[in-house]
Amino acid sequence: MENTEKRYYQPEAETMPVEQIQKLQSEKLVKIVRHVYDNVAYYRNLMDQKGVKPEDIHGIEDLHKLPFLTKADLRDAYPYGLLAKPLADCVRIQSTSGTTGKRVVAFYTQKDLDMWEECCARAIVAAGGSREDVCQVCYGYGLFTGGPGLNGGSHKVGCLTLPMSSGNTERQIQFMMDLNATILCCTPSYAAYIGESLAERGYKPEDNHLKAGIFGAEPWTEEMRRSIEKSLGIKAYDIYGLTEVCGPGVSFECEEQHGMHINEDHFLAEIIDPDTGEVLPEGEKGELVFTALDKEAFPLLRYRTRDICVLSRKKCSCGRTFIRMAKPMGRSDDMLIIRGVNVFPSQIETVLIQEGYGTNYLIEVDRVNNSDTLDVSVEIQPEHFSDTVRELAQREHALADAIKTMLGINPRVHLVAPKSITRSEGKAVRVIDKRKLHD
Ligand code: DLL
Repeated sequence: MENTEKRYYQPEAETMPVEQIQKLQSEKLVKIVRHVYDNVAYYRNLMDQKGVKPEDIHGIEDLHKLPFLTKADLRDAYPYGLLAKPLADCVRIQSTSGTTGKRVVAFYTQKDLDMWEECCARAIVAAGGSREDVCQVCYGYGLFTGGPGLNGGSHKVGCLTLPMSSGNTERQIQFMMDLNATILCCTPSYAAYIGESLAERGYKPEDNHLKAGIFGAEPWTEEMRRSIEKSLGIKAYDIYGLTEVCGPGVSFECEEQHGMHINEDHFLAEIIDPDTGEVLPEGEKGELVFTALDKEAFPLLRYRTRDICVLSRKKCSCGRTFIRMAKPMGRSDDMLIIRGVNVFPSQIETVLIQEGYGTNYLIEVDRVNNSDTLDVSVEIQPEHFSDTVRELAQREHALADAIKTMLGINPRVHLVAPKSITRSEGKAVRVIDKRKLHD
């Protein structure tokens, strides 16, 4: 049996009674609101506009009085507008990829970096990591938070860290096999690609020394998890985070894998109705909002993530008391509205894998004669190679039917040649919405 004893990095924090966590959060909130109001004109204006002063905030019960902060605010305030510490106290920046507009630049003091890396260390230890492990980090290094965050966490745990960054899969495999890597950190889509590449080189899942993977930065389904676990012979753990809040490690999975524990001593989570902004009770689905309680340089009060998920305070048998968040199935802005129906790409992924296809697929949406079209391309599997054209057409129909049952709309399905869909070394691009090009 797997040894799951002592899987805490900071047991006092991670198993603190809920009342104590909430008391700590209240104390920290009062302090951070004062810090922000006194040091950041942008926040002061937002709070003044809403008619709220730091002295109105006595604890977490007053959180709802504070204004929300959105990505648009972060862009408005670019680059220094939200800085709450002198630049001389800052030691690092990280940044978002900036695909949808101006980049967001987040600043860190040394204390901020330590806190972030400790959060990543908690995730590594929860996945069974210790100083005996060899941790291969193949998230991108640089401005992206994935590489630096897990690298720092791995150091704190004392693992032998392989700072690979993403890409160069040949070299990844060579180091993995030669240095007996035991923990793999990368995006789930890259993990799937590495698994596929190992198989192509004749390696079986039991040939590597990996025991766990810490995968995140993009939505992935339970079906994808099982597929990666099988191809690499590991247990795959989810990790969540976003640049604005710090990076990976805002929340992480324990061995129970029923949602990710939010590091509540540092981050206060709420779920709101994305349309009205109303705070929803625990257990209801809505937009995740974070307040960072300890960040000095780049504080965030009630930051709207646009990630849609559910929180649960149910007791977890791992002993951690931190609230859990369900896997976010994509950002509200990743949701496609096709012929009036809300579609998350992850729903299509679920059907594809359930129907026996791999994790390489592409969704294309377009508008022809004022009507939306949905095309799903997925690679044929080795067992289909001997199929006749007629059999392949039947397969396409069967898959289209299964997708229609899930979504309620008819897609066109294309079975395409193996390897014809571009593999991802970082965050996978699985959706092309051509309607945006026409607008
Ligand atoms: O992706 C930070 C990260 C790095 C997380 C490595 C985990 C591992 P950003 O590039 O700012 O930061 O993107 C943040 O990615 O708001 C979610 O929409 C999505 N996301 C991150 N982790 C997960 C996950 C990093 N485990 C955005 N499941 C977030 C689903 C995720 N979506």
